[in-house]
Amino acid sequence: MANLNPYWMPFTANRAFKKAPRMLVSAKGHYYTDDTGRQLLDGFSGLWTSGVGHCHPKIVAAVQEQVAKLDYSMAFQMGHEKVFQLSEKVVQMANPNADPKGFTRVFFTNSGSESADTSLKIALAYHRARGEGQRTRLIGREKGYHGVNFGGMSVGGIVPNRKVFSAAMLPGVDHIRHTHSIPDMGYSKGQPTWGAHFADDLERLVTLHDASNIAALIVEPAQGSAGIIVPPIGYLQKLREICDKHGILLIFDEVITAFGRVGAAFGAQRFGVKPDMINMAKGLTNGVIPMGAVMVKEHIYDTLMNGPEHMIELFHGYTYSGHPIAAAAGLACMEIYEEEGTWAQVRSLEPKFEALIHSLKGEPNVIDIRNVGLMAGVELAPRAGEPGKRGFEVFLGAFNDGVVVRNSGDIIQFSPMFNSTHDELERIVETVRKQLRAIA
Ligand code: PXG
Ligand code: PLP
Repeated sequence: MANLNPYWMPFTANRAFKKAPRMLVSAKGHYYTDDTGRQLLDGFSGLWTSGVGHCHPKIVAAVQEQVAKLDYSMAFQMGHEKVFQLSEKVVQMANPNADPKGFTRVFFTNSGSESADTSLKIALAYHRARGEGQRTRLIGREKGYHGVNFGGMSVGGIVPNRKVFSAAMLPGVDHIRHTHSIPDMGYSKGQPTWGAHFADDLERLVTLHDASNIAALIVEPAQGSAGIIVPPIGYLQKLREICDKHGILLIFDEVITAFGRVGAAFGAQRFGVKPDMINMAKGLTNGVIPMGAVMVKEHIYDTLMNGPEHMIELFHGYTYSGHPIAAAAGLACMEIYEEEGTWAQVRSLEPKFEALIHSLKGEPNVIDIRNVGLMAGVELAPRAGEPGKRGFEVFLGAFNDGVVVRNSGDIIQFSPMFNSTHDELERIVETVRKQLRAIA
């Protein structure tokens, strides 16, 4: 066994892990194999990443071919074909009718966090190019997750991710309130029918700051990290209307919801609301190679294409933007989504999954259940004086029983594979049920 000490693990209880490590050695389809040779059913699709299954042969082949052909290609002032092809595919998925004013342009990053910061910077650059450079204020939402870099952290609203870094939050950021209320919408199946009025909170901030100072609102159409918070019916539509009324850009952070998780290419399509920008990562390559992107509508790109033609239009980009191996993985991934009919697959599994997950109602300590597409959260009452411990014990118990789920504090999160069998969905839910009954 390797020396576990030098590696400082991300978002991990390092000391507990190193005392009792959970080491994975390989993966195939819906299963991991750990270092004891045990098979683990992956009920979380990697980390929301790997919906078409691990080591999908088509992606493996595309990556192997690309790494031997063009391993890296200078990202600035040079191009390679695969990233242009991938951009075209992504745009087609978002804009199937080729609306010239719709989603037409894609900027590549390497993660969801970089996508968050990129989208916020594009918003500022856009308003400045339009002669409204005073529109600098960025609005996020309580309980929002937009990654861990300074911009995304600042517009984010998950308290432990902010607390220690409080002094370094970007200035000029504000938050609308979250939409979660167990007494009013507990145990909703899919989108809650109550809560559209939470969108009016944006009007409150417009009144406070004046619209002329606000650049953009960034929200996840359905929230993942905060424990699956599904938008109330009509809520996103209302946000869109208020943004339109006041000239505020609407950014959907679809790092989790893009590419199938909610039964469509994008959450924007599932929920029927068009933002101005869509952030993505994870499912862009099925998690095989790190890659993220920000897709924008034509008016944003067009506004920034000004100045002398030999000049760089946007002073932003990463060494690995549009990396050829990531682009090859992404292209293979888009083909898989089309060939396997992923969105329809997810839609057809959704009712079965919804019924199974809501069958946990009434199990010990369960206080709410929320779901949309193939994502779900089961919220537990915290144990007195030990918040998060009960959730962690369910995660550990399920792992020891051969099923991987995740806990965010006392919320158990589910993100099964897009092509799960009914038996697999049942096994994931029944394994969690067993843990709920076993722990105090
Ligand atoms: N935005 C959203 C909406 C996300 O869900 C990010 C940005 C950041 O992406 P990167 O690639 O920088 O991690 C995310 C990532 C969980 C969990 O348990 C969620 C994420 C990552 C890890 C765990 O819900 N979301
Ligand atoms: N720091 C230094 C010293 C660099 O030279 C660079 C890139 O050239 C970066 C950070 C940014 O790295 P990346 O483009 O991979 O985000």
